[in-house]
Amino acid sequence: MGKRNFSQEELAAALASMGVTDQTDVSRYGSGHINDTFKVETARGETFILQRVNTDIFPPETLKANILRVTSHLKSKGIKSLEVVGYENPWRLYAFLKGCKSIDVVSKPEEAYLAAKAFANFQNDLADLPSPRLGDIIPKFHDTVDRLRQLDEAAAKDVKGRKALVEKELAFVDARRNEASKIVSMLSSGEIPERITHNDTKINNVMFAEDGSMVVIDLDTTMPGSALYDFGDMVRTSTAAAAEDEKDLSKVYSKKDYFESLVKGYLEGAKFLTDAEKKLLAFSGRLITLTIGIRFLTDYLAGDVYFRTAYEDHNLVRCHTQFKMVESMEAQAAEYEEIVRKYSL
Ligand code: GN1
Ligand code: MG
Repeated sequence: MGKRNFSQEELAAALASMGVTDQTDVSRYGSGHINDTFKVETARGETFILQRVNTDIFPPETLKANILRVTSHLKSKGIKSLEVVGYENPWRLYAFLKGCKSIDVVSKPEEAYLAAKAFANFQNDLADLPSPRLGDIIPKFHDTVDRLRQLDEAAAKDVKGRKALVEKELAFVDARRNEASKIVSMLSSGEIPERITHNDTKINNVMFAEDGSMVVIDLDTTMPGSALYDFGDMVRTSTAAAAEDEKDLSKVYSKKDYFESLVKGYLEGAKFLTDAEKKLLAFSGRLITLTIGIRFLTDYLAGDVYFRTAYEDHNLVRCHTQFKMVESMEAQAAEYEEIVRKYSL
């Protein structure tokens, strides 16, 4: 899906519905693939993040309820988080996090360490969220078996006639189908616990503040899940030597020193993990990366209807980087397992 255009009138009406009428500039912001995000400057000198929630993907009322509960719980504990200034579905307004920056690719091990610790703390801080259970924003979000079903369906429909172009990619997936059910089935049997997890722990969803603190952002998929989904998605993005849509695959691989920093940071923060979870940390990186690759491939076959794309083969390029990352992690599997063991003691 390409970028949708918004008229200044539409943006002004959204802002006015949340009490902001003195905006001096509203411009596109960030690199998210789903929602539409804008930075808003005002005459009174305040800055906001305006977002239009993609309601084809998110159930708006459940999402709003989850976000309000999660942010107010974190606030009540004095934890720096997103601050909701206004929320009028499908629009919402967050205070701009001044002095914070985000990155799309890790460039030193320390960044992986800090990000992992921040996401571990986030899980920890939400462990005592009062009941009821948070709404399942997108059911089966990281369920690889269900993602395979969706891939098979898209390949069978082949709406754009692209299937013939991706025989190699489909074979790559077929060779790994037997691993797909491992985490979901352990979750449903209770061998690993359900926790409140972020579910989109890519490196640009955590902000680095000037004072050295970290703020976890993009709370839209925060819902019941497995800690392994969160750790796996960190491995996918925080150990990557190149961007998610790098075309030169020789630049794409998983960096062992970043992986080590990630494990160290995560295990320092996630004291709650069970042995069964720890044993699957290295595997989760491979599985979640494969799963996101499957989702990009599915969207390519379905005609680019889900992730925002900037050019014709964007989703296929993203699929290739994910599969290259999987291969790189597979090649280093024994070393990655050893690193996890070293820090699990
Ligand atoms: C999407 O919204 P954004 O860009 O942070 C997606 C994630 C994917 C990610 C891949 C709700 O995240 O699941 O891992 O793209 N979010 C949703 O970059 O599908
Ligand atoms: Mg995001």
